[in-house]
Amino acid sequence: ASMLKNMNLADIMTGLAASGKNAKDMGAYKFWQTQPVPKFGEEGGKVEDGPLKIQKVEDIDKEPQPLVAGFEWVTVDLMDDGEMKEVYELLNGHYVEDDEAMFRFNYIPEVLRWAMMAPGWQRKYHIGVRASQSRKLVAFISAIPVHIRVRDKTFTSSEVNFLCVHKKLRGKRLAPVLIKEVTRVSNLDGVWQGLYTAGVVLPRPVSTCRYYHRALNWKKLHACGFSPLPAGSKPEYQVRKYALPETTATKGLREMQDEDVDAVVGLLKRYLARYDMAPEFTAEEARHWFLPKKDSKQVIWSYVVENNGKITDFFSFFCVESSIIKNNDVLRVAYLFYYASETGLSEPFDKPSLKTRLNALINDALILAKRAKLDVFNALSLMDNALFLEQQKFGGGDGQLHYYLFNYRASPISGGVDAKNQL
Ligand code: MYA
Repeated sequence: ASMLKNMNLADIMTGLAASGKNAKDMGAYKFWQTQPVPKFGEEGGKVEDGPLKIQKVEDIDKEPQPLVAGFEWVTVDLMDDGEMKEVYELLNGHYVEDDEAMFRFNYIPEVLRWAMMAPGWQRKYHIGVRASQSRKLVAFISAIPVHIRVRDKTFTSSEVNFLCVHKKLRGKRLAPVLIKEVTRVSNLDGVWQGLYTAGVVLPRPVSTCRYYHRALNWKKLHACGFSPLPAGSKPEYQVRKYALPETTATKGLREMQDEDVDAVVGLLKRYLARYDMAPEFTAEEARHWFLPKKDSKQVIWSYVVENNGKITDFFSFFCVESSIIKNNDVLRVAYLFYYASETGLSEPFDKPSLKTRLNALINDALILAKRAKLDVFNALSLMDNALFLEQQKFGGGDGQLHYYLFNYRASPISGGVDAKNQL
Protein backbone atom coordinates (compact mmCIF):
# COMPACT_ATOMS: atom_id res chain seq x y z
CA ALA A 1 0.00 0.00 0.00
CA SER A 2 1.29 3.40 -0.87
CA MET A 3 -0.25 6.82 -1.11
CA LEU A 4 0.93 9.12 -3.82
CA LYS A 5 -0.04 12.17 -5.72
CA ASN A 6 1.07 14.05 -8.77
CA MET A 7 4.66 15.15 -8.44
CA ASN A 8 5.61 18.81 -8.72
CA LEU A 9 8.14 19.78 -11.25
CA ALA A 10 10.41 21.02 -8.44
CA ASP A 11 10.78 17.49 -7.12
CA ILE A 12 11.63 16.09 -10.52
CA MET A 13 14.31 18.74 -10.95
CA THR A 14 15.90 18.24 -7.51
CA GLY A 15 15.93 14.50 -7.99
CA LEU A 16 13.72 13.95 -4.92
CA ALA A 17 11.77 11.55 -7.05
CA ALA A 18 14.75 9.25 -7.43
CA SER A 19 14.45 5.83 -5.87
CA GLY A 20 15.85 4.88 -2.52
CA LYS A 21 15.29 8.10 -0.63
CA ASN A 22 14.12 5.98 2.31
CA ALA A 23 16.76 3.29 2.06
CA LYS A 24 18.92 2.58 5.12
CA ASP A 25 22.07 0.48 5.55
CA MET A 26 21.33 -3.19 6.11
CA GLY A 27 22.59 -2.98 9.73
CA ALA A 28 19.98 -0.33 10.50
CA TYR A 29 17.15 -2.79 9.74
CA LYS A 30 17.20 -4.27 13.24
CA PHE A 31 14.11 -6.37 12.57
CA TRP A 32 14.34 -7.10 8.88
CA GLN A 33 17.96 -8.30 9.12
CA THR A 34 16.67 -11.19 11.26
CA GLN A 35 14.05 -12.28 8.70
CA PRO A 36 14.32 -14.66 5.72
CA VAL A 37 14.49 -11.93 3.08
CA PRO A 38 17.33 -11.12 0.69
CA LYS A 39 19.74 -8.49 2.00
CA PHE A 40 20.97 -5.38 0.24
CA GLY A 41 24.42 -5.80 -1.22
CA GLU A 42 24.18 -9.58 -1.29
CA GLU A 43 24.79 -11.72 -4.39
CA GLY A 44 24.04 -10.57 -7.92
CA GLY A 45 24.78 -12.98 -10.71
CA LYS A 46 22.72 -16.06 -11.33
CA VAL A 47 20.94 -17.74 -8.46
CA GLU A 48 18.34 -20.43 -8.43
CA ASP A 49 14.89 -19.12 -7.39
CA GLY A 50 13.47 -20.72 -4.24
CA PRO A 51 12.81 -20.52 -0.49
CA LEU A 52 15.51 -19.03 1.75
CA LYS A 53 14.64 -21.03 4.85
CA ILE A 54 13.02 -24.45 5.17
CA GLN A 55 11.08 -25.23 8.35
CA LYS A 56 8.62 -27.80 9.63
CA VAL A 57 5.13 -27.13 10.97
CA GLU A 58 5.95 -29.07 14.18
CA ASP A 59 8.72 -26.56 14.98
CA ILE A 60 6.42 -23.54 14.81
CA ASP A 61 5.21 -21.98 18.08
CA LYS A 62 1.64 -22.94 18.88
CA GLU A 63 0.96 -19.67 20.72
CA PRO A 64 1.62 -16.03 19.80
CA GLN A 65 4.44 -14.07 21.39
CA PRO A 66 3.21 -12.25 24.49
CA LEU A 67 2.43 -8.56 24.03
CA VAL A 68 3.56 -5.85 26.43
CA ALA A 69 1.37 -5.51 29.54
CA GLY A 70 -1.95 -3.84 28.86
CA PHE A 71 -2.47 -5.21 25.35
CA GLU A 72 -3.82 -8.49 24.01
CA TRP A 73 -4.14 -10.43 20.79
CA VAL A 74 -7.54 -10.84 19.16
CA THR A 75 -8.84 -12.09 15.86
CA VAL A 76 -11.32 -9.72 14.29
CA ASP A 77 -14.67 -10.96 13.01
CA LEU A 78 -15.18 -9.07 9.76
CA MET A 79 -18.63 -10.68 9.37
CA ASP A 80 -19.68 -8.62 12.36
CA ASP A 81 -20.60 -5.08 11.30
CA GLY A 82 -19.42 -3.62 14.60
CA GLU A 83 -15.97 -5.22 14.36
CA MET A 84 -15.71 -4.30 10.68
CA LYS A 85 -16.42 -0.71 11.71
CA GLU A 86 -13.58 -0.85 14.25
CA VAL A 87 -11.10 -1.92 11.56
CA TYR A 88 -12.50 0.73 9.23
CA GLU A 89 -12.03 3.42 11.90
CA LEU A 90 -8.49 2.34 12.81
CA LEU A 91 -7.45 2.47 9.14
CA ASN A 92 -9.42 5.63 8.37
CA GLY A 93 -7.57 7.47 11.15
CA HIS A 94 -4.14 5.84 11.08
CA TYR A 95 -3.38 4.12 7.76
CA VAL A 96 -1.16 5.28 4.89
CA GLU A 97 -0.79 9.01 4.15
CA ASP A 98 1.22 10.82 1.50
CA ASP A 99 4.48 12.48 2.58
CA GLU A 100 2.84 15.83 3.26
CA ALA A 101 -0.18 14.38 5.11
CA MET A 102 -2.72 15.82 2.66
CA PHE A 103 -4.46 12.53 1.87
CA ARG A 104 -5.09 9.29 3.72
CA PHE A 105 -6.63 6.10 2.35
CA ASN A 106 -10.28 5.64 3.30
CA TYR A 107 -10.95 1.91 2.86
CA ILE A 108 -14.72 1.61 3.21
CA PRO A 109 -16.14 -1.69 4.57
CA GLU A 110 -17.14 -2.85 1.03
CA VAL A 111 -13.49 -2.56 -0.08
CA LEU A 112 -12.17 -4.19 3.10
CA ARG A 113 -14.57 -7.10 2.59
CA TRP A 114 -13.47 -7.46 -1.03
CA ALA A 115 -9.77 -7.28 -0.12
CA MET A 116 -9.71 -9.44 3.02
CA MET A 117 -12.52 -11.95 2.44
CA ALA A 118 -11.35 -13.36 -0.87
CA PRO A 119 -11.64 -17.12 -1.49
CA GLY A 120 -9.66 -19.05 1.10
CA TRP A 121 -9.85 -16.29 3.73
CA GLN A 122 -9.87 -17.31 7.35
CA ARG A 123 -10.70 -15.24 10.40
CA LYS A 124 -7.42 -16.19 12.11
CA TYR A 125 -5.61 -14.05 9.50
CA HIS A 126 -7.47 -10.91 10.58
CA ILE A 127 -5.18 -10.21 13.50
CA GLY A 128 -5.76 -7.34 15.90
CA VAL A 129 -4.32 -5.93 19.10
CA ARG A 130 -6.68 -4.49 21.71
CA ALA A 131 -5.97 -2.40 24.80
CA SER A 132 -7.01 -4.74 27.62
CA GLN A 133 -8.83 -2.10 29.68
CA SER A 134 -10.62 0.01 27.06
CA ARG A 135 -10.98 -2.85 24.50
CA LYS A 136 -9.96 -0.34 21.83
CA LEU A 137 -8.51 -1.84 18.64
CA VAL A 138 -5.05 -0.27 18.32
CA ALA A 139 -3.24 -2.36 15.70
CA PHE A 140 -4.04 -4.70 12.84
CA ILE A 141 -2.50 -6.92 10.17
CA SER A 142 -4.16 -9.29 7.69
CA ALA A 143 -3.42 -11.87 5.03
CA ILE A 144 -5.22 -13.85 2.36
CA PRO A 145 -3.87 -16.86 0.46
CA VAL A 146 -2.73 -16.30 -3.14
CA HIS A 147 -1.19 -18.55 -5.75
CA ILE A 148 1.76 -16.72 -7.13
CA ARG A 149 3.90 -17.75 -10.06
CA VAL A 150 7.51 -16.58 -10.25
CA ARG A 151 8.82 -17.64 -13.65
CA ASP A 152 8.15 -21.39 -13.87
CA LYS A 153 7.36 -22.02 -10.19
CA THR A 154 3.94 -21.49 -8.59
CA PHE A 155 3.47 -21.47 -4.81
CA THR A 156 0.88 -20.51 -2.22
CA SER A 157 1.75 -17.42 -0.33
CA SER A 158 0.20 -15.16 2.30
CA GLU A 159 -0.57 -11.79 0.76
CA VAL A 160 -0.14 -9.43 3.69
CA ASN A 161 -1.96 -6.10 3.81
CA PHE A 162 -3.45 -3.44 6.11
CA LEU A 163 -0.61 -3.43 8.61
CA CYS A 164 -1.50 -0.52 10.86
CA VAL A 165 -0.46 0.74 14.29
CA HIS A 166 -2.37 3.55 16.06
CA LYS A 167 -0.45 6.83 15.84
CA LYS A 168 0.00 6.96 19.62
CA LEU A 169 1.76 3.57 19.64
CA ARG A 170 4.23 4.22 16.84
CA GLY A 171 7.93 3.57 17.16
CA LYS A 172 7.46 0.94 19.90
CA ARG A 173 8.41 -2.06 17.74
CA LEU A 174 4.85 -3.35 17.56
CA ALA A 175 5.00 -3.77 13.76
CA PRO A 176 7.64 -6.54 13.93
CA VAL A 177 5.49 -8.39 16.49
CA LEU A 178 2.47 -8.21 14.17
CA ILE A 179 4.55 -9.39 11.21
CA LYS A 180 5.90 -12.33 13.23
CA GLU A 181 2.36 -13.22 14.26
CA VAL A 182 0.99 -13.32 10.70
CA THR A 183 4.07 -15.35 9.76
CA ARG A 184 3.41 -17.83 12.58
CA VAL A 185 -0.26 -18.26 11.63
CA SER A 186 0.72 -18.81 7.99
CA ASN A 187 3.44 -21.31 8.92
CA LEU A 188 1.01 -23.35 11.02
CA ASP A 189 -1.09 -23.63 7.85
CA GLY A 190 1.98 -24.83 5.96
CA VAL A 191 2.37 -21.53 4.11
CA TRP A 192 6.03 -20.43 4.04
CA GLN A 193 6.07 -17.54 1.57
CA GLY A 194 4.69 -14.01 1.81
CA LEU A 195 3.86 -11.33 -0.72
CA TYR A 196 3.46 -7.65 0.17
CA THR A 197 3.97 -4.13 -1.06
CA ALA A 198 4.99 -0.96 0.70
CA GLY A 199 5.84 2.62 -0.12
CA VAL A 200 8.93 2.32 2.11
CA VAL A 201 12.19 0.65 1.17
CA LEU A 202 12.82 -2.60 3.04
CA PRO A 203 15.27 -5.41 2.34
CA ARG A 204 14.79 -6.16 -0.55
CA PRO A 205 12.29 -5.30 -3.28
CA VAL A 206 11.78 -7.86 -6.06
CA SER A 207 10.39 -5.07 -8.18
CA THR A 208 9.82 -1.34 -7.84
CA CYS A 209 7.02 0.46 -9.64
CA ARG A 210 6.04 4.04 -9.99
CA TYR A 211 2.47 5.31 -9.81
CA TYR A 212 0.99 7.30 -12.67
CA HIS A 213 -2.17 9.39 -12.43
CA ARG A 214 -4.63 10.42 -15.09
CA ALA A 215 -6.98 13.23 -14.11
CA LEU A 216 -10.69 12.59 -14.73
CA ASN A 217 -11.97 15.55 -12.71
CA TRP A 218 -9.06 18.00 -12.95
CA LYS A 219 -10.82 20.87 -11.19
CA LYS A 220 -11.41 18.83 -8.05
CA LEU A 221 -7.87 17.40 -8.13
CA HIS A 222 -6.46 20.89 -8.39
CA ALA A 223 -8.70 22.36 -5.69
CA CYS A 224 -7.62 19.73 -3.14
CA GLY A 225 -3.91 20.04 -3.93
CA PHE A 226 -3.51 16.74 -5.80
CA SER A 227 -2.68 18.23 -9.21
CA PRO A 228 -0.55 21.37 -9.47
CA LEU A 229 -1.26 23.82 -12.29
CA PRO A 230 1.75 23.44 -14.59
CA ALA A 231 3.80 26.63 -14.96
CA GLY A 232 2.49 28.77 -17.82
CA SER A 233 -0.79 26.82 -18.12
CA LYS A 234 -4.32 27.90 -17.35
CA PRO A 235 -7.05 25.91 -15.57
CA GLU A 236 -9.26 25.93 -18.72
CA TYR A 237 -6.43 24.37 -20.68
CA GLN A 238 -6.02 21.56 -18.13
CA VAL A 239 -9.77 20.87 -18.15
CA ARG A 240 -9.75 20.67 -21.94
CA LYS A 241 -6.64 18.49 -21.96
CA TYR A 242 -8.34 15.84 -19.79
CA ALA A 243 -11.78 15.98 -21.44
CA LEU A 244 -13.11 12.57 -22.55
CA PRO A 245 -15.87 11.45 -24.91
CA GLU A 246 -19.23 10.47 -23.44
CA THR A 247 -19.30 7.00 -24.95
CA THR A 248 -16.81 4.16 -25.37
CA ALA A 249 -15.43 3.27 -28.81
CA THR A 250 -14.46 -0.42 -28.77
CA LYS A 251 -16.82 -2.62 -30.71
CA GLY A 252 -18.22 -5.46 -28.60
CA LEU A 253 -17.29 -3.90 -25.25
CA ARG A 254 -19.67 -4.78 -22.42
CA GLU A 255 -19.73 -5.40 -18.66
CA MET A 256 -18.27 -8.74 -17.60
CA GLN A 257 -20.85 -11.27 -16.41
CA ASP A 258 -20.78 -14.51 -14.50
CA GLU A 259 -20.82 -16.57 -17.71
CA ASP A 260 -17.58 -14.87 -18.86
CA VAL A 261 -15.57 -16.09 -15.88
CA ASP A 262 -14.02 -19.16 -17.55
CA ALA A 263 -13.12 -17.25 -20.71
CA VAL A 264 -11.55 -14.44 -18.68
CA VAL A 265 -9.56 -16.90 -16.54
CA GLY A 266 -8.24 -18.58 -19.68
CA LEU A 267 -7.37 -15.32 -21.42
CA LEU A 268 -5.70 -13.92 -18.28
CA LYS A 269 -3.66 -17.06 -17.73
CA ARG A 270 -2.26 -16.86 -21.25
CA TYR A 271 -1.69 -13.11 -21.09
CA LEU A 272 -0.08 -13.10 -17.63
CA ALA A 273 2.29 -15.87 -18.78
CA ARG A 274 4.15 -13.01 -20.52
CA TYR A 275 5.43 -11.79 -17.14
CA ASP A 276 8.01 -13.12 -14.67
CA MET A 277 5.70 -12.80 -11.69
CA ALA A 278 1.92 -13.00 -11.65
CA PRO A 279 -0.96 -14.50 -9.67
CA GLU A 280 -2.90 -17.51 -10.91
CA PHE A 281 -6.67 -17.24 -10.58
CA THR A 282 -9.13 -20.06 -10.06
CA ALA A 283 -12.63 -19.43 -11.46
CA GLU A 284 -13.84 -18.83 -7.91
CA GLU A 285 -11.14 -16.23 -7.32
CA ALA A 286 -11.83 -14.50 -10.64
CA ARG A 287 -15.52 -14.33 -9.75
CA HIS A 288 -14.63 -12.71 -6.43
CA TRP A 289 -12.05 -10.26 -7.76
CA PHE A 290 -13.80 -9.19 -10.95
CA LEU A 291 -17.57 -9.43 -10.67
CA PRO A 292 -19.24 -6.50 -8.92
CA LYS A 293 -21.60 -7.25 -6.01
CA LYS A 294 -24.84 -5.67 -7.11
CA ASP A 295 -26.25 -5.32 -3.59
CA SER A 296 -23.63 -2.93 -2.17
CA LYS A 297 -21.54 0.08 -3.11
CA GLN A 298 -19.53 -0.76 -6.24
CA VAL A 299 -15.87 -1.53 -5.66
CA ILE A 300 -14.84 -3.28 -8.89
CA TRP A 301 -15.63 -2.62 -12.54
CA SER A 302 -14.82 -5.27 -15.17
CA TYR A 303 -15.42 -5.29 -18.92
CA VAL A 304 -14.91 -7.75 -21.73
CA VAL A 305 -14.87 -7.38 -25.49
CA GLU A 306 -16.97 -10.02 -27.21
CA ASN A 307 -16.87 -10.45 -30.96
CA ASN A 308 -18.51 -13.37 -32.76
CA GLY A 309 -19.08 -15.11 -29.45
CA LYS A 310 -15.42 -14.97 -28.43
CA ILE A 311 -13.98 -12.94 -25.53
CA THR A 312 -10.93 -11.21 -27.00
CA ASP A 313 -10.14 -8.61 -24.39
CA PHE A 314 -10.68 -7.87 -20.72
CA PHE A 315 -9.96 -4.98 -18.36
CA SER A 316 -10.87 -4.06 -14.80
CA PHE A 317 -10.40 -1.26 -12.32
CA PHE A 318 -11.34 -0.80 -8.67
CA CYS A 319 -12.07 2.24 -6.53
CA VAL A 320 -10.52 3.17 -3.22
CA GLU A 321 -11.35 6.55 -1.73
CA SER A 322 -8.79 8.81 -0.14
CA SER A 323 -9.75 11.32 2.53
CA ILE A 324 -8.74 14.88 1.78
CA ILE A 325 -7.47 15.64 5.25
CA LYS A 326 -7.95 19.43 5.20
CA ASN A 327 -11.64 19.53 4.23
CA ASN A 328 -13.30 16.22 5.11
CA ASP A 329 -14.07 15.49 1.45
CA VAL A 330 -12.92 12.36 -0.39
CA LEU A 331 -11.20 11.69 -3.67
CA ARG A 332 -12.61 8.73 -5.55
CA VAL A 333 -9.57 7.03 -7.00
CA ALA A 334 -9.69 4.35 -9.71
CA TYR A 335 -6.84 1.84 -9.82
CA LEU A 336 -6.20 -0.08 -13.00
CA PHE A 337 -6.48 -3.77 -12.08
CA TYR A 338 -5.89 -6.70 -14.46
CA TYR A 339 -6.30 -6.66 -18.22
CA ALA A 340 -5.57 -9.00 -21.10
CA SER A 341 -5.88 -8.97 -24.86
CA GLU A 342 -5.61 -11.59 -27.59
CA THR A 343 -3.70 -8.94 -29.51
CA GLY A 344 -0.77 -9.42 -27.11
CA LEU A 345 -0.80 -13.16 -27.77
CA SER A 346 -0.54 -13.17 -31.54
CA GLU A 347 2.40 -15.01 -33.06
CA PRO A 348 4.73 -13.41 -33.91
CA PHE A 349 4.29 -10.85 -31.12
CA ASP A 350 3.23 -7.56 -32.67
CA LYS A 351 4.01 -4.73 -30.27
CA PRO A 352 2.58 -1.86 -32.37
CA SER A 353 -0.76 -3.70 -32.62
CA LEU A 354 -0.81 -4.31 -28.87
CA LYS A 355 -0.01 -0.65 -28.29
CA THR A 356 -2.94 0.44 -30.46
CA ARG A 357 -5.28 -2.05 -28.83
CA LEU A 358 -4.33 -1.19 -25.23
CA ASN A 359 -4.70 2.52 -25.95
CA ALA A 360 -8.23 1.91 -27.23
CA LEU A 361 -9.14 -0.26 -24.23
CA ILE A 362 -7.66 2.05 -21.62
CA ASN A 363 -9.28 5.09 -23.19
CA ASP A 364 -12.60 3.29 -22.80
CA ALA A 365 -11.68 2.44 -19.20
CA LEU A 366 -11.12 6.15 -18.55
CA ILE A 367 -14.50 7.00 -20.04
CA LEU A 368 -16.23 4.36 -17.91
CA ALA A 369 -14.41 5.48 -14.75
CA LYS A 370 -15.42 9.06 -15.40
CA ARG A 371 -19.01 7.95 -15.93
CA ALA A 372 -18.80 6.19 -12.53
CA LYS A 373 -17.89 9.60 -11.04
CA LEU A 374 -14.31 8.68 -10.17
CA ASP A 375 -11.90 11.61 -9.92
CA VAL A 376 -8.55 10.19 -10.99
CA PHE A 377 -7.30 6.99 -12.61
CA ASN A 378 -4.08 5.42 -11.26
CA ALA A 379 -1.83 2.90 -12.94
CA LEU A 380 1.57 1.49 -12.04
CA SER A 381 4.65 1.09 -14.20
CA LEU A 382 4.01 -2.64 -14.57
CA MET A 383 2.57 -5.12 -17.07
CA ASP A 384 2.35 -3.44 -20.50
CA ASN A 385 1.37 -0.06 -19.09
CA ALA A 386 4.33 1.71 -20.69
CA LEU A 387 2.52 1.24 -24.01
CA PHE A 388 -0.32 3.62 -23.08
CA LEU A 389 0.61 5.80 -20.08
CA GLU A 390 1.89 8.74 -22.07
CA GLN A 391 -0.67 8.64 -24.86
CA GLN A 392 -3.52 8.42 -22.34
CA LYS A 393 -2.16 11.49 -20.49
CA PHE A 394 -1.05 9.82 -17.29
CA GLY A 395 1.54 11.81 -15.32
CA GLY A 396 4.19 10.42 -12.96
CA GLY A 397 3.43 10.40 -9.22
CA ASP A 398 5.72 11.42 -6.38
CA GLY A 399 6.68 8.04 -5.02
CA GLN A 400 7.07 4.37 -5.64
CA LEU A 401 5.50 1.06 -4.76
CA HIS A 402 7.94 -1.69 -3.82
CA TYR A 403 6.98 -5.34 -4.20
CA TYR A 404 8.38 -7.90 -1.75
CA LEU A 405 8.49 -11.65 -1.37
CA PHE A 406 9.03 -13.17 2.08
CA ASN A 407 11.23 -16.28 2.34
CA TYR A 408 11.83 -16.49 -1.39
CA ARG A 409 14.94 -15.70 -3.36
CA ALA A 410 14.26 -14.58 -6.91
CA SER A 411 16.65 -13.18 -9.45
CA PRO A 412 15.46 -9.78 -10.71
CA ILE A 413 11.84 -9.68 -11.88
CA SER A 414 11.12 -7.78 -15.03
CA GLY A 415 7.79 -6.53 -16.24
CA GLY A 416 4.61 -7.64 -14.58
CA VAL A 417 3.84 -8.08 -10.98
CA ASP A 418 0.68 -8.69 -9.03
CA ALA A 419 -1.54 -5.68 -9.67
CA LYS A 420 -3.82 -6.75 -6.83
CA ASN A 421 -1.19 -6.00 -4.23
CA GLN A 422 -1.27 -2.28 -4.89
CA LEU A 423 -4.33 -2.18 -2.60
S1 MYA B 1 2.15 -1.63 3.82
C1 MYA B 1 1.25 -0.41 4.70
C2 MYA B 1 1.84 -0.19 6.06
N1 MYA B 1 1.01 0.68 6.84
C3 MYA B 1 1.18 2.00 6.93
O1 MYA B 1 2.08 2.58 6.35
C4 MYA B 1 0.15 2.73 7.77
C5 MYA B 1 0.73 3.88 8.56
N2 MYA B 1 1.86 3.42 9.37
C6 MYA B 1 1.77 2.59 10.43
O2 MYA B 1 0.70 2.12 10.82
C7 MYA B 1 3.07 2.23 11.13
O3 MYA B 1 4.04 3.22 10.85
C8 MYA B 1 3.60 0.84 10.71
C9 MYA B 1 4.97 0.61 11.37
C10 MYA B 1 2.64 -0.25 11.20
C11 MYA B 1 3.79 0.73 9.20
N3 MYA B 1 6.20 -3.02 6.13
O4 MYA B 1 6.52 -0.84 15.26
P1 MYA B 1 7.66 -0.08 14.73
C12 MYA B 1 9.49 -1.78 9.88
C13 MYA B 1 7.09 -3.79 6.79
O5 MYA B 1 8.52 0.58 15.78
P2 MYA B 1 5.82 1.79 13.53
C14 MYA B 1 1.42 -3.12 4.30
O6 MYA B 1 0.40 -3.14 4.90
C15 MYA B 1 10.62 -0.79 10.03
O7 MYA B 1 11.51 -0.84 8.92
N4 MYA B 1 7.91 -3.32 7.76
O8 MYA B 1 7.22 1.00 13.61
C16 MYA B 1 2.16 -4.40 3.96
C17 MYA B 1 11.25 -1.27 11.32
O9 MYA B 1 12.01 -2.46 11.07
P3 MYA B 1 13.63 -2.35 10.96
C18 MYA B 1 7.79 -2.03 8.08
O10 MYA B 1 6.04 2.98 12.68
C19 MYA B 1 2.86 -4.88 5.22
C20 MYA B 1 10.04 -1.70 12.15
O11 MYA B 1 8.99 -1.93 11.20
C21 MYA B 1 6.88 -1.17 7.45
O12 MYA B 1 5.26 1.99 14.88
C22 MYA B 1 3.79 -6.02 4.99
C23 MYA B 1 9.63 -0.60 13.11
O13 MYA B 1 8.56 -1.07 13.86
C24 MYA B 1 6.07 -1.71 6.43
N5 MYA B 1 5.18 -0.98 5.77
O14 MYA B 1 4.87 0.77 12.73
C25 MYA B 1 4.45 -6.50 6.27
N6 MYA B 1 7.00 0.05 7.98
O15 MYA B 1 14.12 -2.02 12.34
C26 MYA B 1 5.48 -7.57 6.03
C27 MYA B 1 7.95 -0.02 8.92
O16 MYA B 1 14.09 -3.69 10.51
C28 MYA B 1 4.85 -8.93 5.78
N7 MYA B 1 8.44 -1.28 8.98
O17 MYA B 1 13.91 -1.25 9.98
C29 MYA B 1 5.92 -9.98 5.64
C30 MYA B 1 5.34 -11.33 5.19
C31 MYA B 1 4.70 -12.02 6.40
C32 MYA B 1 3.94 -13.31 5.99
C33 MYA B 1 4.88 -14.46 5.78
C34 MYA B 1 4.13 -15.79 5.51
C35 MYA B 1 5.10 -16.90 5.55
